[in-house]
Amino acid sequence: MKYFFSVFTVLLIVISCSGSESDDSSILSENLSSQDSSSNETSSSEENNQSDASETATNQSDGNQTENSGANDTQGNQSENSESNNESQANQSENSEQEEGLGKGGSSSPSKCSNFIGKGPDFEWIKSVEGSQEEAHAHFIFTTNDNGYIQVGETGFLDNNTAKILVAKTNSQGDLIWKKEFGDPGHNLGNSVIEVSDGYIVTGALNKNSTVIKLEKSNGDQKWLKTYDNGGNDAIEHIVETPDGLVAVGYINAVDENNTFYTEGTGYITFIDSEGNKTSGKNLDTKMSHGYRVYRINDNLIISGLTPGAEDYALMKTNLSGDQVWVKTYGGDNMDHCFAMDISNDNSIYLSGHTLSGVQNWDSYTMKIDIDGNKLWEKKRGNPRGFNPLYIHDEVWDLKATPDGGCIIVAGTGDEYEYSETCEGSDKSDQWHVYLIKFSADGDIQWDKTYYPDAGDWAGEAIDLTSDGGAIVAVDNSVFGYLKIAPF
Ligand SMILES: [Ca+2]
Ligand SMILES: [Ca+2]
Ligand SMILES: [Ca+2]
Ligand SMILES: [Ca+2]
Repeated sequence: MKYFFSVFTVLLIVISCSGSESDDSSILSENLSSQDSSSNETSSSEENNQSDASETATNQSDGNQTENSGANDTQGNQSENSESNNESQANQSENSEQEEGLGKGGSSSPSKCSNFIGKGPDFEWIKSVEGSQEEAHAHFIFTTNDNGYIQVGETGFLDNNTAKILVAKTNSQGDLIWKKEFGDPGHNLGNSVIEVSDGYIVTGALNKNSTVIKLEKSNGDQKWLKTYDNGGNDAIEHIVETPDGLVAVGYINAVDENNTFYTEGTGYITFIDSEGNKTSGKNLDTKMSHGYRVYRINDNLIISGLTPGAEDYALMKTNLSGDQVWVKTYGGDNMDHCFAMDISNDNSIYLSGHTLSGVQNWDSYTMKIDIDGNKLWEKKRGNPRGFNPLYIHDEVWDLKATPDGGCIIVAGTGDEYEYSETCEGSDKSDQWHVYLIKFSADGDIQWDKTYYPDAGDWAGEAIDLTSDGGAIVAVDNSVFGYLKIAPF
């Protein structure tokens, strides 16, 4: 981080002495159109001043955080980890090129702020859980049958070998019931969790090997923990129960091994019996270099992920043995990163993620697909706070189908550049917000809204629906944040 900032500084001095603003903008534009997956940031640990966020709550005093004055109605615990921590805690390695280009745009003149729809539900509360290592970053949240919430992710960091899997279960009010860590500090990943009749099943990796852990529901005690060396640096991202046991998807032979998101590996499927023993495994189709989500529809599996180079969304339908029915890809002529999938109540498939195709900088990109792989509609949307769209990342990490046949997606929105802009009083582009978008079954945007405290960064990492008709969002605010959204 510090290295990048000094590069920035030097570049800015050089640039401010040479180019005009309009030239800078066109340079920036070119750079943006060619940037790759590394664009979602750098982050890391350095500037987290989180004080006592553990298991504390803040109540919203007034729901008017829609379009202005943002901060006043939330008293998040964060102090100022600005720039450090939006969604990606990603450890992408190729940022320098990109940052160089973008630094040139840092002097772009402010754009006019504009209002977004902003008519979504208020949030009810935010609570948080910390791990034993520096910071904690969640990748998955799940509403349990007893109406509690589980988050899975890591505490610590991959790039300095301090990461441990962190799993935290709360009650319906977000109060901690138990938390567990797995692995010695090192290269460990906590990726997802599902519920089965007699436990919770957590997936991820320990020491660069695929890992599945079954936990007691009541106290989180380990029932069994299995690791499989599926090949090179491998991990499991997600798992589904079938009549024969469990089927997990993920990747093997990751090239970008410290990247939690797109690892540049080979998509892989693992078949596991109900005791956690691997019965077989195989590579996914060559069009899928990273398997990210798997769901079952009757006698089929639906698997989503990313194509090689994270160029497009990838989607596969197989039978329960993993034999392919079809594989399809979706996207435009630039990067399209698929991280989110869910199945709607009419057995359609929702995919979401973020795109550089046909937009000025990463925007949300959501589509509905029928059971035969035909795209029914797609929508791109971003920059809800009305900053200069050249600089604003809108990065989707999860979605859930809703009972009305539509879906809700969760993203982070903010800028990652030297650029900074203030809109409507206090809203700064540098400060990342949780961003929710609600779609109808037909793809109409019914509402979108951002959520944020008065300092620090919030990015939405994962979402699930709650029994009261609202939602729970896993927020990356350097701890496991639990953000309760009112019924909608
Ligand atoms: Ca391995
Ligand atoms: Ca593409
Ligand atoms: Ca954007
Ligand atoms: Ca900035």
